[in-house]
Amino acid sequence: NNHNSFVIWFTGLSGSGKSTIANKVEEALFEIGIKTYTLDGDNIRMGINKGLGFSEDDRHENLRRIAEVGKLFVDAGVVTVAAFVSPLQKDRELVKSIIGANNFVEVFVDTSLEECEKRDVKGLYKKARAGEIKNFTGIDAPYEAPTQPNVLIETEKESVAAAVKKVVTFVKHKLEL
Ligand code: GGZ
Repeated sequence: NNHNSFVIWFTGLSGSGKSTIANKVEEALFEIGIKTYTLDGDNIRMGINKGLGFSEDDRHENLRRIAEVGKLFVDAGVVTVAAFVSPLQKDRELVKSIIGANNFVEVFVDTSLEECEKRDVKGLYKKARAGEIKNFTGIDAPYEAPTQPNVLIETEKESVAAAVKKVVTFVKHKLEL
């Protein structure tokens, strides 16, 4: 197990800004010569986890498999960025135990439901409110906020650039750079 690689795990509501911040963190790490790989809904839910939905059981299986994939990337020496809603504490704990606590950095993108719903970038909250999407996190499915994240991002109080800097600073310390 390589202590120079780990998973940077972003959790937060749909539309909280996880992917935006994660992508910019990846760019910033690339700039300082750190090779990364990003796991997100686009490459996971369309591929290895095609067929899984958003019931509690399917989310659990989604996250368990992502953790196993993340563990492989860490074994391969890659700093891995993962951006998933991961709404339940018990599932995030499972992820951490699969990846290994020393190789897991939890970043909580704390954006209120009110703000996510106001932004509604993809129109999903509107559909969830209309009952067109079931089990939508924050509407009719729970989101349990992390109590001890390694990095706390409050997007309603800080800029994307400031958020990225916070994560990158944490990562640099962990890499002893
Ligand atoms: C939450 C949903 C749902 C439901 C579709 N609940 O903003 P997005 O679109 O791009 O991110 C959300 C994404 C969540 O998938 P994850 O794999 O991150 O979820 S979990 O960790 O809970 O397994 C949203 C979209 O998929 N989406 N239906 N019902 N988000």
